Amino acid sequence: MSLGIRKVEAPDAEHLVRVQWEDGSESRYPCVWLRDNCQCPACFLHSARARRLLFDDLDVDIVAKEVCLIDRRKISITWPDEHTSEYEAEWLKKRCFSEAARAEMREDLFLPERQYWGSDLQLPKMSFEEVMYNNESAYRWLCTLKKVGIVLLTGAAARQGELVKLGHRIGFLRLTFYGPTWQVQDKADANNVAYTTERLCFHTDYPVLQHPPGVQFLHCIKQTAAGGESEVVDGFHVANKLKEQNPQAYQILSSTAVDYTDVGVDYCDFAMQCKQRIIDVDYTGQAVRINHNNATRDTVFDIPAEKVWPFYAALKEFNDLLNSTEHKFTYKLKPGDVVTFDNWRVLHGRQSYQSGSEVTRHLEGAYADWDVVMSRLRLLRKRVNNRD
Ligand code: OGA
Ligand code: NM2
Ligand code: ZN
Ligand code: ZN
Repeated sequence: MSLGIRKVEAPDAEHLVRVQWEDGSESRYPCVWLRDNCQCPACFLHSARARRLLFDDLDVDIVAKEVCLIDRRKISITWPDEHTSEYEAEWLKKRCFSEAARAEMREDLFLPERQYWGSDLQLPKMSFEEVMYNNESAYRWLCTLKKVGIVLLTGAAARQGELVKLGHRIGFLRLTFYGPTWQVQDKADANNVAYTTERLCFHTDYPVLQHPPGVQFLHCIKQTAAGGESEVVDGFHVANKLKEQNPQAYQILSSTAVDYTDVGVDYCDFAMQCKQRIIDVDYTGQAVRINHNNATRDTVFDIPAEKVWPFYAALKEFNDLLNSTEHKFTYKLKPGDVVTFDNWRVLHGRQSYQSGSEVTRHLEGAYADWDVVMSRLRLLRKRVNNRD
């Protein structure tokens, strides 16, 4: 049973409704917001859980004509045109405009909590099978993926097709020019540096896309005996370090638009171009996405000549921090392992290995969007907690 309402009032001269709760606390709801969010069938299409009321028909200067409390469980408002709206206590409480209530709602909807890591990473591991068939395991997988940025799933079959199944588990995979899933192995006339036996230094995948894939899956089907180790680093943690140690380098990397290019043929032919900042930041200056792939960074560099050297120097500082033994974590995938990671946050690389006439190493890769992953996470949470 949630908190009841003690009193409700709409003081004249205030475009607000004040709700006093049974514990003595108070919430204030602007009239325009209340009218906008009337839950009656004329204003709200319950089958779509969406607003029917047109913005054209909303009077932004509206004030409540009358408010009353019903059974301490809901309030009723009559508007100047005699339309009436009812709002449940629990519904109102969740939507309280106080900083604390909004922070709680924000956490509930977006799970912004992060656990930073370095070489001390305890790589989270879960069974592929369990994640596929058990909702609680799948929920834990996605929560950890969001919070830590990386989870290793073990025990998948060592053949192609496991990532398509994992894609169905979350909803759907992200199609790109490299196909619905893609095969990382040494290829003749490779259309990407990943499809060679060469070392890949720390990168995020696909910064040449305006909206780079949020999540990456790499499924090890075959692993070479010598070399081919994987490396990962927490890009947000390192970006924070850079900001502390070298604010100017951070400023340059978070403001310079870098050109990326990718031209070739795979799923179909492509000629991609994009501008990205290497450290993408939100309005507070906090890193929200790393866009760094040295292979696809264009030869074209659309900045004034005098800004070129400072950019390279800044990127070198960031790269040195990424590669410091304090920050990077090394491991080696085994057949049946599926590493799942946040491609906006975690930079990854691999050691080189011997090339030969036979394929000695084979990973199948796929991408997913954070939108799809977070949607599945919310649905699993509801299932697991049996709540709405
Ligand atoms: C890639 C990649 C890692 C690996 O294909 O983009 O980073 O271990 N591969 O081969
Ligand atoms: N692959 C692995 O940015 C990139 O080129 C990422 C994509 C080829 C699908 C590599
Ligand atoms: Zn209504
Ligand atoms: Zn990669």
